[in-house]
Amino acid sequence: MPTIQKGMFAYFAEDPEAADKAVFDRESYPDRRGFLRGAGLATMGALLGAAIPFHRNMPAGLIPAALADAELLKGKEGLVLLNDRPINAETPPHLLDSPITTNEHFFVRNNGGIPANTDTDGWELMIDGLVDNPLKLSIANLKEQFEVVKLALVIECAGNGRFFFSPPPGGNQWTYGGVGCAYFTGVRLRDVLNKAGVKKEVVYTANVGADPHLSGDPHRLPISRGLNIEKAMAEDVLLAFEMNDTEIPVLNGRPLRLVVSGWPGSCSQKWLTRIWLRDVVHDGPKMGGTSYRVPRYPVAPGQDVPLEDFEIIERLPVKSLITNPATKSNVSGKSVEVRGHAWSGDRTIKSVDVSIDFGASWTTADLAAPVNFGAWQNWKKTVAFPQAGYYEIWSRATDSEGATQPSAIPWNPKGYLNNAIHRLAVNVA
Ligand SMILES: Nc1nc2c(c(=O)[nH]1)N[C@H]1C(S)=C(S)[C@@H](COP(=O)(O)O)O[C@H]1N2
Ligand SMILES: [Mo]
Repeated sequence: MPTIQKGMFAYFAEDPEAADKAVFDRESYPDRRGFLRGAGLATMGALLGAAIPFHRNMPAGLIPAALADAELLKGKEGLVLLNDRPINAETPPHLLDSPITTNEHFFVRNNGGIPANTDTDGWELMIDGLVDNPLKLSIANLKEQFEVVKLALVIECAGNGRFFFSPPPGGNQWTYGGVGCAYFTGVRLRDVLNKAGVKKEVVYTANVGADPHLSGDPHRLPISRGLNIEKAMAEDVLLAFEMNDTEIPVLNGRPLRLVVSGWPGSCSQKWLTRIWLRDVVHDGPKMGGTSYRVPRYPVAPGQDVPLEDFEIIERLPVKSLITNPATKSNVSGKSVEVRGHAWSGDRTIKSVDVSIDFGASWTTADLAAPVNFGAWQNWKKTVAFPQAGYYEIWSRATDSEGATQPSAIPWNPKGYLNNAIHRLAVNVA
């Protein structure tokens, strides 16, 4: 029985012949152990709503494609699965239309597996390294010893928009939906760090979660990123134990996660168990090489860039998203209310402009203030179409420092930071 190290999707996309052989070659499964039969087969048939004529060819452990999303994304609604191992799923923009993203609609980006135990009771967070008093805190301790705050915060994967780069960088092919803004309840990381007493040599945090590495090796971490100590001390960086007034979904890091709004989502460590304070820039998995890093200078598409020329991504750039109407939808009537959100790491949004004539002219949308610093800002604008036909609706945000979304951004090797204006197509009847 071959071990499939990658997700089905990645495996089939990269090497369809080898994947096909590994998954479907009957010679590979001489003993047929683990194949569905009897009650299991009947149950599977019932779930799929039909018998499976070729069930004898179905490899053990294969999740029927029709069920893959439902099984892997329990508790999620309408997400598009980008990879099943590790689980990665994005939200179609029209499902991000509400001012605050619901737990069901919040995207999922995993680098490894999911911890077997995600119980609140017994969970321990360790604060150690270069501190005066190392701390071990339960979630109850966090609630008792520190001020509990609730903030709406944006988490966006730095690879959101990767799909649109050419030549295509490897990795999850996020289009628009690797982003969400939810209410997170927790305590400020800085209050906890101050209680531990940060030594003056500290320059970086090292964040550790409980998720297992896909290799199964218990000594390997799938990802361990950090924050420079200035950002770690920012007022809106939370250790969160609730999301939208309820438990954080397991897929989003229950029972404890960091939330670092406006910085690469990878800074928001899920299933958080340890923050280790260091006197060097943290060098955990996905801190080095090309991970969450971009070249210091513009490069040509496909260009090889020496590793020493990459720098760590910090704040994410200004961006907007159109959440109504849905792309490729039919609009009846002469006008539509265009709605969406806009955000910019560590900044606020000054204005959002909308165009229906391929950017020849722009009108300013009504823009709400953020519910708190770190939240995205909702905007809307009713636009009228002069006649029936094909239109593109474009949105472009400008932030408090005057930075505006470009029409396209230069290529980079891993396809990060795509903050090009959002474009969608509608047919006006
Ligand atoms: N422990 C752990 N934390 C993690 C990750 C992970 O794989 N493991 N992925 C990171 C990345 S790359 C992103 S974009 C965000 C996504 O958060 P979400 O899955 O709740 O949407 O979680 C971050 N925190
Ligand atoms: Mo990410």
